[in-house]
Amino acid sequence: MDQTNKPDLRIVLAILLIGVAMILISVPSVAQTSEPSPVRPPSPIVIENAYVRATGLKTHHAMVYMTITNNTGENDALTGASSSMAERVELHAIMASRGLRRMHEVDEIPLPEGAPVELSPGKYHIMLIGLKAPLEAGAEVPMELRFTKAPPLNVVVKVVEFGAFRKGGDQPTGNLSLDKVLP
Ligand SMILES: [Cu+2]
Repeated sequence: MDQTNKPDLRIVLAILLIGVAMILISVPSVAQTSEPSPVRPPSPIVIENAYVRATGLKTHHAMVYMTITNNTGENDALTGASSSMAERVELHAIMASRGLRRMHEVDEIPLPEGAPVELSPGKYHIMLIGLKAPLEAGAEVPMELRFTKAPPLNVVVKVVEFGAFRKGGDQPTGNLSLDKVLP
């Protein structure tokens, strides 16, 4: 029994080692330097429920929502993002003033250690500006998130039906002014 299994196990191990070696070689050297270790640790920044609503033909911007949990052991901040699907990506907050909700760009979104930060309608969001194509439900938007301290993180944002989260009451109501940030 063992004799027939052993060669197979060795081949599997060899393939795994080659795979790990290839991954290590392909890691871009421009990435923030960290001590070389044979296995990359999972990112200490955890992204959950990343979504964006589907857009129509005439919409050229979209808001990305997600929950970010910082498990790095120290306070950090989301400082920027980019996506191949949009010409520009900004970090936005929504502020209410005199009954109007207005979004404005922020330099960073604070990520206190250990506390989940919710980017959700009415709060923070990541704004895709200049969409290169309409976002269709079921599609995925690749994004890179950048932080003050943690290394950049690639995430996949799911495109959901426009009304998908409406009934939950998290759709911003009232007057949301887009023209404040969009020329
Ligand atoms: Cu916005």
